[in-house]
Amino acid sequence: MKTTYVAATLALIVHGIALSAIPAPTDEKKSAAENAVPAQDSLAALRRLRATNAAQLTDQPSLLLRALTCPRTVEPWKPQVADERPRGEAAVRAYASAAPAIVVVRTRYGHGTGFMVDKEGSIVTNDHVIEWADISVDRHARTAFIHVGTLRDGWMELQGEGMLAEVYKSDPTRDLALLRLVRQGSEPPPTIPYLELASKTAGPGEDCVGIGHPAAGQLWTVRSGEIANQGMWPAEITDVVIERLAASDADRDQIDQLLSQAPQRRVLISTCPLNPGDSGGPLLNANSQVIGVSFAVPQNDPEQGIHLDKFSYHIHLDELKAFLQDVPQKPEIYAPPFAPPAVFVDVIDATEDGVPDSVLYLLSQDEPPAGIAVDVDQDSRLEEGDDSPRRLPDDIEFGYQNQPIVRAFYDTDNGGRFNLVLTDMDADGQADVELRLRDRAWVSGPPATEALVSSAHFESEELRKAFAEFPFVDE
Ligand SMILES: [Ca+2]
Ligand SMILES: [Ca+2]
Ligand SMILES: [Ca+2]
Repeated sequence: MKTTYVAATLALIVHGIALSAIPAPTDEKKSAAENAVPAQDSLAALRRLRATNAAQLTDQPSLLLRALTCPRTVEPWKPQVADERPRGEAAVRAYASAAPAIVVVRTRYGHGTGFMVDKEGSIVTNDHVIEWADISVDRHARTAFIHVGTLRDGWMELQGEGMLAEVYKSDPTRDLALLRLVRQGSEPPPTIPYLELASKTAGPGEDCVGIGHPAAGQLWTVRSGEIANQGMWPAEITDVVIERLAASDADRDQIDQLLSQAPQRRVLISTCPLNPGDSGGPLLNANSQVIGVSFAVPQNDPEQGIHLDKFSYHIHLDELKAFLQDVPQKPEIYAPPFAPPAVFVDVIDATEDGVPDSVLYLLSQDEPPAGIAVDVDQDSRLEEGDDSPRRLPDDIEFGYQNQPIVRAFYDTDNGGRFNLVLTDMDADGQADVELRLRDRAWVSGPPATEALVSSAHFESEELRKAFAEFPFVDE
């Protein structure tokens, strides 16, 4: 039998293809933004920074995993309900009993699937479905729109405009998130059916059913299959390396090795043919109980004779049960980490004074950087070849993230950690939400200074002057 080495020939699809129609909550700022030419110039100048020949493959599994899962396309939200009749006994039963508990989870960057797990309005989905969701200014929680449906004459129908939900808990390692519907005043939560978790997982060869919202298909689409295998993600699935990383042959072994060092989770592999957009949907047993949460499918590469698209990956029931053990009573205050997606890293001297001062994080070597870490006071003695973010001293005073959401991070008092995070949701160079560390707690609100990139964010005159030396700071 011919064995094909498939590294880097398969595309890992963990995201619903991004579908976006949520109006930017910052529309009212448009006139201010339109006048803010310098802010736009700063972003353009940051994006003009380019890698040198010394750029190296990152040695941080977390940055690489982010590169694998970073959403990069946005398509309009065009909901259409499935009209293909479910086949097979298990699928027919599962559709009738489980579909009304399955919801659409929609953010600015796309949609995924979710399912209700209790009568309080709690929804399980993938962490990657809500990772880049908008942060509310008042409660500093990530929010998403939940669309529900009801059965009419045996078919699901989309209901209404969608409801707001907040993220209560998220776990990037397990790729799970728990959201809860926001109550409208004193109104009781809407009555939506919920799914039961199975007492134990299904074994090899057993029937299973997936219901979700494939971007390529329609809402509430049901597919059935069998449990094919189980394993650990991503260590045992390092064959699945994304095409867009454009890694050279020499880099592939290192990528495989890095992924094996990343935190692992238990997964089930089924033959249910899933698609992007099914992320976060339940995998059900023959009794319509949850045995897994769908999160990825490998892509076909017919030129290489590879047809792995008949398999889908699901987070194992045990991981889901462990995740649901402690659920906080309040939404999670989300302080975005500075962790740009990166395949390559490179040290540059942005001020051109002979002292290297910035690390570029790159998805590919000829694209604008996905992120930049800047040693504003140039005291880190960064050296060419010393490219590893892990070895970076902790006195980086400015961080910038370009993908998929524009954010700036400041260590305003040079205290050794970022204490100000500005999010620019519409990428106009003006901050829309500010998170500030006060007395060891993150506090959110409208930004004190709107310009995303400005020396005014630093507290000392010394840092303000040093920052003004950088070519992307237009004071
Ligand atoms: Ca320099
Ligand atoms: Ca420094
Ligand atoms: Ca903005």
